Amino acid sequence: MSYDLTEEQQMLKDTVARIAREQIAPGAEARDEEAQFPWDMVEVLRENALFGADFPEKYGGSEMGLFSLCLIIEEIAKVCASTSVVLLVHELGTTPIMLAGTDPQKDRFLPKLATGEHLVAFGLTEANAGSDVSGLKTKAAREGDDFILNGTKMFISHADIADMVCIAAKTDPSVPGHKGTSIFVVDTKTPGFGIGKHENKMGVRGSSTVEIVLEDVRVPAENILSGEGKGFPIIMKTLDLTRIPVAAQAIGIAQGALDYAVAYTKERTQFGKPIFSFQGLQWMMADMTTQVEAARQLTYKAASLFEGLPKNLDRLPTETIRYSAMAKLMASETAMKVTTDAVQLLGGYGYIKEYPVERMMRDAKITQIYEGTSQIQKVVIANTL
Ligand code: COS
Repeated sequence: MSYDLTEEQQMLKDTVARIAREQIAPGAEARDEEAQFPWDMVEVLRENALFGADFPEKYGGSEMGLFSLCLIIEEIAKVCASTSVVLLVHELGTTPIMLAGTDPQKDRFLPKLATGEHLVAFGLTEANAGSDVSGLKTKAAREGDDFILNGTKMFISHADIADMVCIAAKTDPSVPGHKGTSIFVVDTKTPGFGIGKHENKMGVRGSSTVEIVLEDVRVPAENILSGEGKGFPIIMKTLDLTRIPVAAQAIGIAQGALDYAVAYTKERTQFGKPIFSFQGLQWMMADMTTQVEAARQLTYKAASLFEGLPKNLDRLPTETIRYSAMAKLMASETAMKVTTDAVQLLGGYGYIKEYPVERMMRDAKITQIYEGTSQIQKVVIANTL
């Protein structure tokens, strides 16, 4: 196995780094401040064909794979975590269709998702079903050729701006636990599909996080993925895959904060010399860069294990499940530590909003929580031992 990026991957990384520097970085502070969904950034991602990186060419994507998507997300997250969430959520919402969609379903949904003309969200979490996703209360009752969905979803990224949402609901509430769960692709313009509370968040404030209220939402049976009661493995495998891009996002945030702190400490003078020259601070930065690189290597290894694996419902090899969770755990914990240390390196300046490390520290926090908390990653890892 090679540990180097291919020439194409290096070119991709350099190209996205330039786009991020020139077009995404300039508005990052305002996006955080205003907490509005960044439609202008969606346009940048569309123009540069970045939505389709992990889509098959057959559906209009560039079929570069999960690893390349991770490189894209990492570069964007270095300058603006909120914009990187746009691609994360797109992958999260699309993966159930890729894994479990029939050919006609893929023909219907994927081409417009590959270009980013349509946006998609993933409707899983509920007030009492977070880490324990088997506790879903949303119901889907069969009525002729349709299902009628009722329930409330919570903390759903981008459901307010998405064209469709993959909703997890119980089609058979009589069966306890995860069984009887099904996934539906729901058009957000369907009558009865409503948006409730908009959350006011600590970080990634340019992404929207909302409640979905489903009141007698009629969904054609042809929109169910893989049949009634077959939803739980789709959810689990989706999360196995999408935790890796979250790890890439965490690495990007951490590297962005580290780069800023290194440059700052070389400029900032105290006691007659740049503070970078003090060994106490050098050791902090030596630890930070070592930790970021370790997390990056674990994440790249995890992503590389998925290269060439078919997107279907076959259970993933145990090793890939373990690596995915280890990468997410290590990268998100590293992001939190490194961004906190970056704030410390800037001292009082680090604590104020004029300097980006304060935003990066708030943005890092969510990577320890969404798509499975750090504690859940440890459960997943331990289950593979
Ligand atoms: N891939 C496919 N199927 C899987 C799987 C995986 N990685 N992991 C578990 N399953 C299957 C099991 O085979 C089992 O199926 P059967 O009953 O048919 O044998 C079923 O799913 C339940 O497995 P298990 O009993 O291990 O599930 P638990 O309810 O104990 O939950 C955890 C396991 C905690 C790992 C799971 O609930 C989880 O990942 N929770 C976190 C969810 C999360 O990330 N929430 C945040 C959402 S943000 S979008």
